[in-house]
Amino acid sequence: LTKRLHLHQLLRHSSAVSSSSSTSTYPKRLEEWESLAQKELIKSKSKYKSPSDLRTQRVTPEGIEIQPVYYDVDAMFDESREDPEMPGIEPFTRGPYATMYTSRPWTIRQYAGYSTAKESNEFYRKNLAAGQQGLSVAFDLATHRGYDSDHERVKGDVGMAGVAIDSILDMKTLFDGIPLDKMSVSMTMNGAVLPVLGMYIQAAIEQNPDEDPSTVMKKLRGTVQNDILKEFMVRNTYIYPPKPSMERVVSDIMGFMSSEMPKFNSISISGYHIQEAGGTAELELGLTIADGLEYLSLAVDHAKLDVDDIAPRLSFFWGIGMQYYIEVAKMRAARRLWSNCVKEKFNPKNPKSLLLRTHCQTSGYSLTEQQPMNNIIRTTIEAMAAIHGGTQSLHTNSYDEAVGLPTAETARVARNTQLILQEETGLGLTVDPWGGSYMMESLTDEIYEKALLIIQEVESMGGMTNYISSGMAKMRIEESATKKQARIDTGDDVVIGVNRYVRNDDKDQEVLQIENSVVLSQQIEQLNRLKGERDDAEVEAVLKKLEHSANLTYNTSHPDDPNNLLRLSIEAAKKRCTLGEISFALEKAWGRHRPNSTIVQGAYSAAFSTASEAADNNSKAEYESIMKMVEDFEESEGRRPRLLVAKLGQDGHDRGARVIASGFSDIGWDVDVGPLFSTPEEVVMQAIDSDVHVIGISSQAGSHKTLLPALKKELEDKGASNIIVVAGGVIPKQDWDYLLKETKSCQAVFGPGTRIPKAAAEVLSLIPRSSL
Ligand code: MLC
Ligand code: 5AD
Repeated sequence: LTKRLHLHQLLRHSSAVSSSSSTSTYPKRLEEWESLAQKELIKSKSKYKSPSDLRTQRVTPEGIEIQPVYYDVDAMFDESREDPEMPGIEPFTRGPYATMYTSRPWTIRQYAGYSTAKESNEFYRKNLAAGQQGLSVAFDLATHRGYDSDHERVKGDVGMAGVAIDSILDMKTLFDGIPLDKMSVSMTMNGAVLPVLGMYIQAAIEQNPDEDPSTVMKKLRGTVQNDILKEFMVRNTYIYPPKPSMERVVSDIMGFMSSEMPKFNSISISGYHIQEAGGTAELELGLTIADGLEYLSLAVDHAKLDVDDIAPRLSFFWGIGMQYYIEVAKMRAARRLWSNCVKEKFNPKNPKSLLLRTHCQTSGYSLTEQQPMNNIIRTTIEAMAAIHGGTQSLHTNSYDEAVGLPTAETARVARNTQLILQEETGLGLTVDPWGGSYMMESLTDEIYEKALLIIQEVESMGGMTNYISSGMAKMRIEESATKKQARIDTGDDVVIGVNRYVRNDDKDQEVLQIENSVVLSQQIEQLNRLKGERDDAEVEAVLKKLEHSANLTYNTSHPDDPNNLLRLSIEAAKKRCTLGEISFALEKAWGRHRPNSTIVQGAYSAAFSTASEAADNNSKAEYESIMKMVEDFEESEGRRPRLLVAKLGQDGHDRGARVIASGFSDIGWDVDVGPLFSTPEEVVMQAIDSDVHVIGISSQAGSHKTLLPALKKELEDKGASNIIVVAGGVIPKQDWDYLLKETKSCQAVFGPGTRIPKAAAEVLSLIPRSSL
């Protein structure tokens, strides 16, 4: 204690000590931290004027001075020992900034968007007035996949999972009354990233008609997701094949932004979706850092850009699930990994190139339809892990996650969760509070090592693009997802309200209702207005330029290159080209990507055979009895029950579909998996060709009320009404009657949290036996 008091005496005067020529007793590492801290306090216009203010002016009612950062005092003052890790200093394990939340809290950035631009704009403005600090736009799936709202393939998707954007007119409405030269805006866009960025930039320029466009662009702050690699692995909203997606789209955006939009983060390298797709924390971490390294190689080796112009504006995005300690360790290890790997591979000069900044979102997958209020607790714990892991920006999910998009009420609770953590708890008073904990430091080292092995595996296959096209990435994630589902089904992983302490007294939750047909007609009206007002010759000319550029084979990423695709996309937005037209001009040159897919086998059944003794001991017996039912079916019918697992519309969330496919297949079913993005006509054709008993539709994006009735009609038209249809995914209870009774579009609906053996038995019982 005496030593600590002495230290505090010393630190109180530290600013004076460190600014005069340093004394032999004052450690260099502490001086380094203080000088960084001082700069941050000035930059953030903090009410604390110096690091010593931070040490002495934040006193609890108990009279304890909370320190901005704690460290191993002995190591700090002992020259013979290694310098302790400190926040803001390479390798940044303890945080990207020296003072972190003590001078600026994380950004409360709620991801949102639905229906039309007008409705989303009103929602954003209300949220900003109520304490949200940054914007994060969710686009609908038609926009993601490069289709205008009037395209025949997207009927059920318009305005459902995000906001519909067809042209700059919608983009201007989306940000009406929100000054884009001031507000930091994140846009989750990957496939149609060129038209969306073009429209966003042009909308900002048109908001400031008196300013030079280049001056406006230099002020824009925000982030575009632009992480196409993980789309090929898990999220599935790609449009073009990997090569042009990387070498033309990502590369031209990085190049353009590096000089024209220096405050904009050009990629948000996302692990979130890897975790949501079922990946473990080590997979999320390893694959995401490997993605980041691939983008830097693309910038340096292919686009001939300087690493120091690109790396400081790459940012990251983690999913935060219920494993609190692991999530904190993952975020600490991530910063150390990125710093070490970038240094080793690219040897940048600017220390900011080594610095990993991140957004986090709490896990949607961890939330349940059952007893939804429990989700508020889950989200709070996850948010705390993100904060203790040192996130820069955070989205907290709403408690109605499992049934639909947030309502005004559930969005408010989610936002307030962050406001309470930020303003009532004192969680942000100290940087990296877990630093120095034996357990946390050990977990950080362990997860670091595990992720490094994955990165090395990726490198040994020649980098991430090769690793993905070999199918390895998908296989690893799906195997992990299938095992996770099996652990829940056996009861080894507990989910309260789903496989333990189950109750059946849930009331129906209010669900945000979006009238797909109303949004669609408004979008079409707006598209027609645009097409009536614009100069068609100019539109044609710029679309030709885009197509011409897409056909070029040289590197056009340099911002001054007249063929740079982002430069041309801004021009196209200005001339009022639609999102679909811009996307199609590029598609003419590059084609659309068609994935091939196989399903994981054996992982689900293996988890049952190795389930712990503690697991629900009925689950193994249940599993065996359903396998026996499938065998009996085969004996009596002469073939196994056959299921086509299909996804309709532009909904690419296929974790559920793929886990079902693996699980049913392990139980003994013959399983076909239909291609993503199918129309009802295509699904029916495949079902008839493969002579399946059952079509299983997995719906995650709200199009079930449009597309399931369409599927039923198509089955009738083709004389195939004997094929049974079942549906699962995010389908709120309120819609069940509509699907099961009113429209009779399916025979069963399975909500989130359904155990696979139960579903397999029920679906089997729906198949009429020819021999009966
Ligand atoms: C920060 N600053 C400080 C400071 N902390 N200054 C002094 N002292 C401190 N302690 C400064 C920073 O340097 C920066 O200035 C400015 O404050 C803003 O801080 P930031 O940390 O950069 O925060 P922010 O602007 O919020 O940016 C966070 C980010 C960014 C870097 C992670 O990329 C981001 O906002 N990402 C969000 C991505 C997102 O919303 N994704 C949603 C995906 S949903 P300067 O000068 O350095 O800029 C999804 C779901 C789906 O994907 O599938 O559909
Ligand atoms: N509005 C709000 N949140 C959304 N999410 C997806 N789309 C939206 C939207 N339009 C959230 C959900 C989902 C995750 C991928 O992002 O939490 O699980």
